[in-house]
Amino acid sequence: TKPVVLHLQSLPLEPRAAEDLHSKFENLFIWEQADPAAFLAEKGASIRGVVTGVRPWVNQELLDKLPNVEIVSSNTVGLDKVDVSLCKERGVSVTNTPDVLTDCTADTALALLLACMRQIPAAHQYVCDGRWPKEGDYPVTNKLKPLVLVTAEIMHLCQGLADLSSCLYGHSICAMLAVVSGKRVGVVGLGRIGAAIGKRLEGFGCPISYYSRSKKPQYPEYNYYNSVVELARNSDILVVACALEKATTKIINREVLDALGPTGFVVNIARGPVIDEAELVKALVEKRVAGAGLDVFVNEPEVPKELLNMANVVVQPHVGSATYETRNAMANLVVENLVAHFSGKPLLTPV
Ligand code: 8YV
Repeated sequence: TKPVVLHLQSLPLEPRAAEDLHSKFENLFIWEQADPAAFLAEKGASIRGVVTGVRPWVNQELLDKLPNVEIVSSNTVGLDKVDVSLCKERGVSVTNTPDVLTDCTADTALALLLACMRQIPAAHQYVCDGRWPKEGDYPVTNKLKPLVLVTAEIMHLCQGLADLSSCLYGHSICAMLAVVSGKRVGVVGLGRIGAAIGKRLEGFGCPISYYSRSKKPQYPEYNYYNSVVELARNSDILVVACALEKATTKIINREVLDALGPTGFVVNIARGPVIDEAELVKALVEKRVAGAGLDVFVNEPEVPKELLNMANVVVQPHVGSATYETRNAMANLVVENLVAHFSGKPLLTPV
């Protein structure tokens, strides 16, 4: 008999992977079940493999219903929804999809960075709405801006005047189109994706700094900060690329955003909860930061409504890895890990 695999999230499969999956396993799809709890109570003990993704939880509640599960194959690199330590404790193997999505996700970070700093979606909309011939060239900035900006920056530097200055920014600084090339970039989390983002931005002449748990000797040309606040204080652009863990939850908080300041941009391709989203919204509304490019949010698919009509804020529906090629490569890896496990071969990408 074929091993039974429970699917919690669907996989975009190429024909070969689909053929492997359907010929080698008995597949049960949670979304086809009218009563998932009753279904798990009935079938749980027969399930030996789980396919999961970015939304479902693989936690104690689920694992308790699957006493004979041997492997959890996640169609993600981030494992914040999988209780990996409980899986280890119970002898359940876990696999994810590293490497195959690194380039794509780093490309997304660059796209968001360029899009928010150069206001590409808003400028595109300006053309599509027929405003160019009627209203003239797209407004790069307000004429008073440079003077106002200098004043605001001086205010920002004055400790203790933060409230007064944020109140002034709120009324005086409008979003502006900002240069990307040469800006100081701070990467939060220099893992595979963070490093691929750094590499791309080197090509833009950007000096790269980073925060991570420890200094990475393999990047001697990058400046290391052991404090995110210090990294932000010394960056024009903060790119968040760390895993979501207890220690990184809300790692980008009000203090970090204020250290980045009113000319700074934030890009997040990691997970929503690594940023204190309410504070980011406030900082954007009060113009204490200049703009943001966001692929991920705290309550996906909900996005704070304040972010939806700002020329300097670009939002995407968690599509960092969403290209045909990458999503296929990820799904193939999910299936190949299952096949390896059930044929007694080494896993391709064990966690
Ligand atoms: C998702 C991601 O996996 O890999 C991750 O951690 O966040 C994404 O690549 C993708 O959205 C598929 O669900």
